[in-house]
Amino acid sequence: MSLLITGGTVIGPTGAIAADVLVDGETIAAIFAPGQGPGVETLDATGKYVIPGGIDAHTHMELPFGGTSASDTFDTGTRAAAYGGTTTIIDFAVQRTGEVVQDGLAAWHAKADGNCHIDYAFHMILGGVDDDSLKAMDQLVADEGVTSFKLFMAYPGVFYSDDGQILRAMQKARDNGSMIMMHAENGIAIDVLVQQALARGETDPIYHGITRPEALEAEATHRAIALAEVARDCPLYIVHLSASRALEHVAAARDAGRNVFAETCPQYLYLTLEDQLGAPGFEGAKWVCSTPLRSKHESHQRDLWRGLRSNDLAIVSTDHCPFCFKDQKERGVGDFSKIPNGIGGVEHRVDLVYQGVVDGKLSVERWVETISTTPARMFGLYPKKGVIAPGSDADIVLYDPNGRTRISVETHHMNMDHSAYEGYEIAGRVDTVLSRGEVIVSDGTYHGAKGRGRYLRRGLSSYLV
Ligand code: DUC
Ligand code: ZN
Ligand code: ZN
Repeated sequence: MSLLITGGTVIGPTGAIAADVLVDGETIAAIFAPGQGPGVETLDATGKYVIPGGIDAHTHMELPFGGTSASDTFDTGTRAAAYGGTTTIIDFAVQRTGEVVQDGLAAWHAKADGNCHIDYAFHMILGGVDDDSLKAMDQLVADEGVTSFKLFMAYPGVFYSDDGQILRAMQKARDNGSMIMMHAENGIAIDVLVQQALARGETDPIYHGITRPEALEAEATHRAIALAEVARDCPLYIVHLSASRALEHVAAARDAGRNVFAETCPQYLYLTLEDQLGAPGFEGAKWVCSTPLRSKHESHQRDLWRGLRSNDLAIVSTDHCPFCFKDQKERGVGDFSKIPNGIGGVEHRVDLVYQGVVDGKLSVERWVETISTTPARMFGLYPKKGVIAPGSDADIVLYDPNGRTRISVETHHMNMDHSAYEGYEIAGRVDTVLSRGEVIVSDGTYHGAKGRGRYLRRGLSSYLV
């Protein structure tokens, strides 16, 4: 079936043009000057931006963590993502320490298979680097379409890798063309600070942030960059970068021509240590995530927006890892270290970054680049995803710059009993969402279905040299 999207402004990384987009079945067939397309069924996009569907390159559906599990399943989480204009997620499959990597990947396929509303792919978390997992990296790249591996410099005893393990995994990634993604915080030092704070009776949620200081994110980021250099410039992607000094290290590496990339997340662009983590009583638990929210008295948010403009920050992902306040976040009453780490936001990323356009912090082209085109290129999904071009999947969002979105637990679709962005007003709105040619959201009504999302085998990153 053919569908002509008429009257809209098509946004790509190289510019915005008035154009009509012909969708044939699951893919984009052609782009026409306005009014020049064939006489088929039409979808009116007058006054709207026509953008490639959002790609959230960092989600954790159903992640077992902190003694509980992230509250969105692949069903609820991908449906919420669709509502918010995201048509692809890349979730993190997990190899637990001592587990066979391929078994961890199979477990993630079992969770996602038949449950997703939009297309999905996987990165692989390596919970242990040894001869077997290094061999498994080659197999995942060659056969499974998993071409990026996340390591943790934080969470000793859970996901932590030491510098030797990190170096070996980086050397392997350099050889097989894959990407190392890094949670860059010095977890050994953080654990000392956490124990000292608890011993002093500092148990409120804000101490989660205070015991994870910026210096320990900057130090780990710098160390990861140094280890990647030793591994013959292994491609390195810093996840959830939250702070100015970590960004400086990334910028310096990029200025030196290194294969170093980074993402940030909406929570670091909008929320702060004082206003959210420091909310009265136990309320701040809603915003316990790692890396933590940073101080509003420093220049982090200004620097992160600038990093997005300059491409030192390439991507905005969510690190969507929702936990309900009741029973889940409440596990940490009286001990902040027991609060499960994570914020849910997969539904709001497209809107929250668009607010940066409204506020004059990003161009409309850069908005599309950071939420869709660059994630596709970075993680081997381009040009199937991430662009409005003939031959690409017809994952398309009609975005209304004259609409409004009010974020609230009353109206969101994520499986969370609160919203990290309660009451936020966005001067824009997701109007219509197509996933492979099918209208799955229109005017706030859902038309998609569980199980229609397909697993995407990814290629190597377009950015590697
Ligand atoms: N950070 C979080 O906030 N949640 C999940 C894992 C992580 O690194
Ligand atoms: Zn992380
Ligand atoms: Zn994460």
